[in-house]
Amino acid sequence: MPKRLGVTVSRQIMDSQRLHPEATGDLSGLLNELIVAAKIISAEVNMAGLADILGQSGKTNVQGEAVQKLDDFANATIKRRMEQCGYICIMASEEEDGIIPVLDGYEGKYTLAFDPLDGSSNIDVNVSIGTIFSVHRKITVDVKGTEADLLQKGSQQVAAGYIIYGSSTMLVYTTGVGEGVHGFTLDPSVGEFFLSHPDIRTPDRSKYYSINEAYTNYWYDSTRNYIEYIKTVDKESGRPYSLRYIGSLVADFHRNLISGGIFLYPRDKKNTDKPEGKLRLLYEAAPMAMIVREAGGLAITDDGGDILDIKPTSLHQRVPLIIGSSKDVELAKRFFTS
Ligand code: AHM
Ligand code: MG
Repeated sequence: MPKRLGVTVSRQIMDSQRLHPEATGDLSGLLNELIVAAKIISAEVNMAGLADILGQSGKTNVQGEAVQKLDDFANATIKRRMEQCGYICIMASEEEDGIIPVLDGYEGKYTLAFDPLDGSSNIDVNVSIGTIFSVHRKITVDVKGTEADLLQKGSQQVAAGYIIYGSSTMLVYTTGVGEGVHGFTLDPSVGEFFLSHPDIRTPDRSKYYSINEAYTNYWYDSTRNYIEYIKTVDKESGRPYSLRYIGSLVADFHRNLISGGIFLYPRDKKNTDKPEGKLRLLYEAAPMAMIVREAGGLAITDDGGDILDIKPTSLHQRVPLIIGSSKDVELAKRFFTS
């Protein structure tokens, strides 16, 4: 096949739809709507440093509204676009406790769970943040969808992805087994995402680890022993590993996906109200797990189970997460399950 240049994300979505004659185009439509939301959020994130200046000058944002907190803005933007797109029936967002219905008459056959702006504590310091999304097919007969439609295993996702607002804005997504993981970079001068990272494969083994090491004193022995091991000097096996931790899941995950690495947010004894760690299953761990798996990596929880096999019981359920290069995750699994 000749190498194609300048492939836009819409072109890529249409091309992969063509390979599925049974496809109705709804998933393509859904992704295209999300991409518009991502562009709007990206434009706003890029203005973040100017928020005070804009506020003082009485300026408004791209939507013609007064400047608001970025995570609220991102949540409202995705909701507004998706509730009337006609492709989904129900949504869940990290920013909202309950289910989010769509407009009457616009119910479609998919569900959407999203974290509108993950790592938002990093906004003020100009560190990369991101939007994460997970799509399932509706399984109940209820036209409007129910919570049960959202509470499906990660292995049932039909699409998953994230947008990273970093030195450039990138969209990374997959539409399932055998479809590959593709990365697109936004060219802000023309407002288009162009294919920049076709068929991403994550390295099998790495020499990088990402964990919040400040919690050492709250760790269980399995975490302590594994981290101790990868820090022990042994030239032959490439140890010690190097630490890279941004504290913004999309940024940490993206770097590891491209360069190789293992990210851990295991359970710890820090917060008794968060015995399962901090990250959420539905719209953080499961979509990242689908992406990493499709790119050749692995994602497990800290009892060794596959993240994609966990059946969620609530919208905002937390889950211990170990994710990244396959050989590194396999090695970690031995420490966490012994
Ligand atoms: P948020 O959803 O409130 O932004 O929190 C999630 C973020 C992740 O992006 C990141 O991996 C994690 O919190 C970092 O947590 P910690 O500061 O405990 O290391
Ligand atoms: Mg989050």
